[in-house]
Amino acid sequence: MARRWTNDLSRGDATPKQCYLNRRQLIAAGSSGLALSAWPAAAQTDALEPNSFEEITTYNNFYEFGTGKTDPKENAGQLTTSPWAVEINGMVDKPGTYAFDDIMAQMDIEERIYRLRCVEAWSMVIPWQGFELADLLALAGPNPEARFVEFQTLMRPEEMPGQEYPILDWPYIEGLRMDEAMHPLTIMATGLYDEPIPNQNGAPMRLVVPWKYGFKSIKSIVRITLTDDQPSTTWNKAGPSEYGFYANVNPTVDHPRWSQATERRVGGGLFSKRIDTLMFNGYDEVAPLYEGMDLEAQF
Ligand SMILES: Nc1nc2c(c(=O)[nH]1)N[C@H]1C(S)=C(S)[C@@H](COP(=O)(O)O)O[C@H]1N2
Ligand SMILES: [Mo]
Repeated sequence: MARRWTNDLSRGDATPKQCYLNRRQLIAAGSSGLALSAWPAAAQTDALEPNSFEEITTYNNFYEFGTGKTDPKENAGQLTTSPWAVEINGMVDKPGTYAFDDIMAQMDIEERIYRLRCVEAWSMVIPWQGFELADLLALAGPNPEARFVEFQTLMRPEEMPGQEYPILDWPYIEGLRMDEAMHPLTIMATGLYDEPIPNQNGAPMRLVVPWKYGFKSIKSIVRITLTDDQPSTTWNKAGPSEYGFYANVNPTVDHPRWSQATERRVGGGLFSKRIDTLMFNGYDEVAPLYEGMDLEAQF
């Protein structure tokens, strides 16, 4: 089997945006009557053709701005994202407040085109720009006894209208085991299609853990805590039987209310399709992190 995706994708491998847009026009032409045989076989095999900027920024989950898919796009414009800082504390040598601009000045920004698989069984392919979380944690100097990392989203009900309602236990909290956090596939995304990441996608910086269900990829982060206790996380508290701490994408472990065997790839109009969900969302290289674990019990 071909490698689905790797952590060593260089900028040169990515589909250029313009080329991609041309493909979209072709597909649009196809749906209005052009012979389908006229367009390339890549349409069947290119599982990592990115979704459009429009799709990625108008179909979102960001409950701080409402629970509808278009609410974040409509309501997130009012969020003030500059200045921004993230507090890094807990089991680190250099706890403190790290200004977003200072972080960016020290990080190597690279592109990662990743699948994003929501626990609700839809998915997209997103061209992120960002840096490895490990590089950010290194600034603060993790202590050897740190076993987990806890992340917190901004709490600002004046600008995040969803926080006025007890939909979730605000602020939104997520967590990773230390080895998951240090894995080179785990990034902080700060850009999308070579633009600063839009507010609805988690400006100015959000986690992306591509082998886990999307709810682990917490947005608009203001605090990172290294700890030896497994963090108590928002969705796990809201529904412990439905949203596990690990939340690894796994087609063989169903959500109590729906199958996780397949997913709907967002976009493409007529060509929107149901595809098989892959173990670890196709990122097989993380499998060693879970050796010896019962992934049905620790879902
Ligand atoms: N703070 C916060 N982060 C969040 C969410 C949220 O509601 N609040 N939703 C999560 C869910 S369920 C998903 S699928 C992804 C969606 O990311 P996207 O809108 O950029 O595609 O963000 C995740 N991060
Ligand atoms: Mo999600």
